Amino acid sequence: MFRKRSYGAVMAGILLVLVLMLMIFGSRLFTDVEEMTQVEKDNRIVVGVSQLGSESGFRTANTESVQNAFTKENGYFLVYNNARQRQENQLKAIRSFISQRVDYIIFSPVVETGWDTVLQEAKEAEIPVILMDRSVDVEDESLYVTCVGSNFEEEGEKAGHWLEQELRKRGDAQESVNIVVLAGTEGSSSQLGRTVGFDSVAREHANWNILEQKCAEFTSTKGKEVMRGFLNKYPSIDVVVSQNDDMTFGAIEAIRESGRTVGVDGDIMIISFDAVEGALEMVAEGTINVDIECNPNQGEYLLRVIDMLEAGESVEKQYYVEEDVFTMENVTQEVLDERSY
Ligand code: GYE
Repeated sequence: MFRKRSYGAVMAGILLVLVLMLMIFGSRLFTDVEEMTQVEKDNRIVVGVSQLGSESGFRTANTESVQNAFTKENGYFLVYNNARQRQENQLKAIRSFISQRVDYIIFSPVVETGWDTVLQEAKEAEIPVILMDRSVDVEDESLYVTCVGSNFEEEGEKAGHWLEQELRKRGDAQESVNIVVLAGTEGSSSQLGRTVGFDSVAREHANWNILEQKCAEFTSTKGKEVMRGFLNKYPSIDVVVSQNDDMTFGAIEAIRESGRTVGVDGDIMIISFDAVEGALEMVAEGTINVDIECNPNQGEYLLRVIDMLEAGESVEKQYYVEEDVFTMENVTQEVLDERSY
């Protein structure tokens, strides 16, 4: 008897918890739907943005640029999701955008492969997909409408060409040069492109020795850790190619802690990518030799693309944002004042 009654009580308890959960989460679901219906009534364009993470200064600026573009004032309703550098989270976010029937899906793919199925689902739901910053490697290119981002291969080439010129200037063009590479997220467009671009120049110089290229995930902590490993392993390093500024910050710390110096007058040359404000200041003072700009301000470009699509105009498959190369010579006070990230 007693046992039975306690079993019943437990069941009633479970039921109560279930009902409460349904009330809490169910009501959330309903408010989302209500919100969307209201939005549609308002005639705003609903954009689902899946950002890949918040690993770097570039990424923070990129997110801000998107959030500043897709505002109510501009006629948009933004559904934003941060995938925290995990593809599975991006897949989930995109599927949720599809079930919410957003008007456009924008996403910055953390890696290039593994998107065919989810993009097919978006296509079947007739939701146009726009890629931002990085790109995808899919069988059927009609699975996305266009890509707004950087020419990563060209960025890598720019880094190589800068090194060529610098060595020539120093009269060291024929001497052997030991290079280590801190690479970004493995399989991401930025890592792949920058690697291909730099390697294509390096291949032309038999005296450039790429001692090792290792992934440091585009983060400062990893950059420091991987650089420390390089310093312990290789007695002589002349150049560090770091595929983003955050890794560079970590690497510089590791180099200094090892007792070596960096930059224009230092033991080790630093080639970096992104050109966020903190890094440009280091270029100006000669700590970083060169910074290949990667422009995160893609919100305005995305707005223009959607305007064209809304007007029924055809768009190109790829739009590249404008990007510069910064050395001590051209990082003026004006450049620093203008940089907001
Ligand atoms: O260089 C890095 C970020 O894909 C261009 O991703 C982007 C890269 C950028 O985390 O800082």
